[in-house]
Amino acid sequence: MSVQIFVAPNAREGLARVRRELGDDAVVLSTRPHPQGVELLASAYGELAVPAVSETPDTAGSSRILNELSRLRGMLQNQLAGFAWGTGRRRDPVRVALMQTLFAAGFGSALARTLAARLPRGLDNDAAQHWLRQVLIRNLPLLGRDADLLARGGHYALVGATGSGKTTTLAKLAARGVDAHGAGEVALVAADAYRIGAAAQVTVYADLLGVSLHEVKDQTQLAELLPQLAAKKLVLIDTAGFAPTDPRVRAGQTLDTLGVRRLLVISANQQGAAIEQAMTHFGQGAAACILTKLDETPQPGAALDSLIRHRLPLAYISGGQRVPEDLHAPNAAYLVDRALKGGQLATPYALEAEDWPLFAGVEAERAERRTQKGTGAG
Ligand SMILES: Nc1nc2c(ncn2[C@@H]2O[C@H](COP(=O)(O)OP(=O)(O)OP(=O)(O)O)[C@@H](O)[C@H]2O)c(=O)[nH]1
Ligand SMILES: [Mg+2]
Repeated sequence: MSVQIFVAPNAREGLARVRRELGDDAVVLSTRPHPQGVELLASAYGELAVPAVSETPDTAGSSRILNELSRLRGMLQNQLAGFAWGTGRRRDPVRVALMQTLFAAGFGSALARTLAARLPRGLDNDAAQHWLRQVLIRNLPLLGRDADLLARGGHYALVGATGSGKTTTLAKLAARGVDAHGAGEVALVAADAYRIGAAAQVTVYADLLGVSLHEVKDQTQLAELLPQLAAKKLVLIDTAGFAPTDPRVRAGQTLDTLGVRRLLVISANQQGAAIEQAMTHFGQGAAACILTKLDETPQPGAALDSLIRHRLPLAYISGGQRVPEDLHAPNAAYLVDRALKGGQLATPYALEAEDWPLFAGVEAERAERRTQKGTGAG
């Protein structure tokens, strides 16, 4: 095992040199102050690992050493992240506070970095937070009143992940359609042939509202049915829920060729990655989005983040199970205020002051990996 000594003006540069000369997996064995900055004792990881397997029978002891070394390496990296965080905060505290606000509220790194980069210079903290609120409100895409789905009528299918609230929302929309156009002008189509009891659920709502109900088993039957409903002002189609990655999701996209506009139903109370998956797999070409379960969503930031990045207009929000009461036109200021307030909640998942440097380190590492991928390096 060859151990090398590196002297650098600071630990960050030292570590960069170690990586440059010994590779990304180099292990830093120790650091100590040096008249010219800092001295690092380091070795290439491979040089440590090979003798441990081939020359030393005591593999348990060797792996203990390797574990210890990698723990030390992790500690050093975290310390460096801490330095970087401290420096960033000293240099640009307002921008860092803005990103903290967004992260705490459940917004993702991509949007947080974009907004932080666009923050006008010279604002104090209050002005920056005010700016952030305004920018979020302005960028949250809402379906305008003139494009009101129910007033215009048409053929709509509610699509989305299992249990997102498609059928309940369909009933709420149908009730409003009846208020606007009369029961004779509204038809419901039960097109969920997968879940037992799915058609029965729609039948109950159709009976309660006094509107006509039609059942189809597949898209061929739907294609045959739709021309018969051409005279209806509003046709609402209930589809089966699938996991976003299920290949059957693609069948939903063919609804477009039948002149059916898709409304993506997303329950806001999911983790950001699940919302993103639903948005990516169901959302392409959808006419609008409906956010449900806001009453069960302490931090709607992730859902708003996804809408802003995908530019999918929000048509309605739902905050409860009651049909038809719990369906509302969205109000951007209300939603943004709720999201930002969500960031102040004390939960076991909220970051404490001492967690931020570690978080910043992880984020910086992710960004570095993304950059390396983008440039084809590494
Ligand atoms: N709290 C709350 N519950 C809701 C909301 N919307 C729907 N639900 C409930 O969520 C559950 C699932 O709703 P459904 O409408 O059956 O969902 P779905 O998307 O049709 O489900 P699948 O057809 O099985 O994919 C039901 O218990 C609804 O009452 C809402 O806005 N808030
Ligand atoms: Mg359903």
